[in-house]
Amino acid sequence: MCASVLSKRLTALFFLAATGLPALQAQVFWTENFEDESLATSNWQHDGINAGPSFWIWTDDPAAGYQEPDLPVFGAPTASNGYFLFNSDDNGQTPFDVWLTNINRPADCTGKTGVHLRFYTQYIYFNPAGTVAQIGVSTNGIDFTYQNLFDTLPANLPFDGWLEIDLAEADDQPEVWLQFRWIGNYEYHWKIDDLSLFTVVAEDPDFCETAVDITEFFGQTPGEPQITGLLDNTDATVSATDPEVSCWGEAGPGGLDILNNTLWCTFAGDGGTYNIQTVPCNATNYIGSTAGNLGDTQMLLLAGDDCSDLTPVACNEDFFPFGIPDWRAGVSIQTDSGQQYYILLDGFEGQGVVATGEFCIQVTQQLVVPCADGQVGSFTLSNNGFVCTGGNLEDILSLNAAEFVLPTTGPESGLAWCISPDTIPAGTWPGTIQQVSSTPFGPNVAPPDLLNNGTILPYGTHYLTPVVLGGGTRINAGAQPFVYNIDPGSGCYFVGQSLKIVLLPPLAPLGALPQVTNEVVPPGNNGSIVPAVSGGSGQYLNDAALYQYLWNNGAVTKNLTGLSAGVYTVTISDISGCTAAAVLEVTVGQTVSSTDPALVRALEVRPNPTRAALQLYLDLQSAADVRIEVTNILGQVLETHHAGQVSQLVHTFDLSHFAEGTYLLRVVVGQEFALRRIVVAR
Ligand SMILES: [Ca+2]
Ligand SMILES: [Ca+2]
Ligand SMILES: [Ca+2]
Ligand SMILES: [Ca+2]
Repeated sequence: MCASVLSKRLTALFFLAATGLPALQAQVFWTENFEDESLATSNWQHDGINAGPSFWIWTDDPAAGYQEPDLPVFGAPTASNGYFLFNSDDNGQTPFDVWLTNINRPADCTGKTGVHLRFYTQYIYFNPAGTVAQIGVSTNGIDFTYQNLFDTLPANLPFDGWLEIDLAEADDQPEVWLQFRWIGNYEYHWKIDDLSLFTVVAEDPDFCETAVDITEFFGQTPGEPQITGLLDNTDATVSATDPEVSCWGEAGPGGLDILNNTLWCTFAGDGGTYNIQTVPCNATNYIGSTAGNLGDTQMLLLAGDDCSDLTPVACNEDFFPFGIPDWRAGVSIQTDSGQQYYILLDGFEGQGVVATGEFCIQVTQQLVVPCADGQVGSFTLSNNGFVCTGGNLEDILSLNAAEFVLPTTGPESGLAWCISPDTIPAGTWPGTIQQVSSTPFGPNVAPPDLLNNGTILPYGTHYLTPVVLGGGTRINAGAQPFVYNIDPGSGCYFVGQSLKIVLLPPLAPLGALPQVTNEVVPPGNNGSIVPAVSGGSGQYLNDAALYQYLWNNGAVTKNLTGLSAGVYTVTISDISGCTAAAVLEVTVGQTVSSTDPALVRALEVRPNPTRAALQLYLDLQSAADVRIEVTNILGQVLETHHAGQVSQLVHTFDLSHFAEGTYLLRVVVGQEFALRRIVVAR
């Protein structure tokens, strides 16, 4: 045995990996995985020249054959349901020439050109002298043409991987036999499994049968978008083999969609979860730009081994429900490992005009988030939840995206924003609430993009609630995943806080009529202003508390009281900010009371009106300290005469230097005063 040599060299395992041809696509038409022992051993026969005891055997033990601790277990995908093995190690030190052939199961290659064989194999040999492993092909079951395998593989190094062989002899042959032939000597073993015959055709995205293989864009680092080369549907056609589609709603509810210019891609699933969408990439003629439906693709994802047997698994018309930034299609899908998928892409037809042009496909592997890990975060609303006409709800909403954890469990998952007439209790599925509406569930943590124009949602007061979903299903497969179209079923959901929003209609301008009470003197400082305001959100919602006031004296109350005569200005604003503020100027006048202090027996001023001189006569019941002031209408003292302790007084003022107008004569008697209005007129 040469185990020690093998152990040392196993660290240098190498694989002759089959390289994919980017512009070519494989179409498998014949497979063999040896899953049924009796069928496998009757269809496949062995023979040859061998003095030793070994022969090609069927086994379902991947570890069968030569044993060595560092030798990998046979890696064929279906090794454990059966495969063929020739164990040269058990054969002893004797030369052999042995073969295995599908004697009773020839392959039909009629109409096939460019036939290739692909199979999984593990091969390791020791004695290089004369050892050769071959694949033979025959079209009569007798004469075989052989190709050598593993020609560059050194001794003692195992090969474990796929091989692809060009079988030109098999093209268009009704019966094709294969032969695995090993001419060798002691030791180790050869295993074969998972055979397929396929033709290689040039890719043409116009047809499912020649769909562009984009498998290379899958399996990349989660979160890092992978972008294919440009596709262009301008000259694409519709084929008789294109499937019927009814999930885009292109022809109205329930109608068949309009296939206009179908394109096809294909990929092999690997068990990962992916977001797949069309993107502008470096397109110079981005699809739909001319038609005015920017980026308006449509996508249907199907699963199946070939184009004649496809089952829809995901469908989308518009990845962004409101077309911002464009009307691209996109789906998220958890793939099954080993499953082949096809993507049908079409252009949207609106009013007879079809979206045509270039685009790329973006493939982003998603992190897998189990349902139970879902979390709905919090959000805040600015502007007291008011949204002006023409404004967007997203403009007043703030959230911390890191607080939201969106499950990726399908078929429906993600975040939706619900709008309802009242708050939504935690634990209640919002889809069951009367009059609820929502954004579609989607994979992005972002504020709801909702234009307030009275058509998408009615004006008025609503409650906004985020809901996180995992594992939901659509009730009506043809409609968008709005909350009322989702059955949360055995999935899970998380209902966030409900906050009030007010979608305001166009508002009447603010207006105000003041009710003014003049200052009465004496005692004075008792005027008031009571504004009556209309318009704005206060009128729409019948709530006067929505008006805000700022007076020029700094007051922020609605009413001003305790005022002296003067001019007051108030700026009245709407709390929503959705209509312009109004500025109101109010004059508070002064009314002079006729009541004199009890001590005054008589008080006269003459002449009144006067051109210049003014004579005052005062008669008191008893002597008191008397002071006389002439003030303007705002109470500013212009002239003062202090008469001292008197019981009678005659005093003449010269008002010739006063401007024409109204003035007040204020006669202070002890602690009280009497007032007279005087007018200077010329
Ligand atoms: Ca197998
Ligand atoms: Ca087509
Ligand atoms: Ca679309
Ligand atoms: Ca279409």
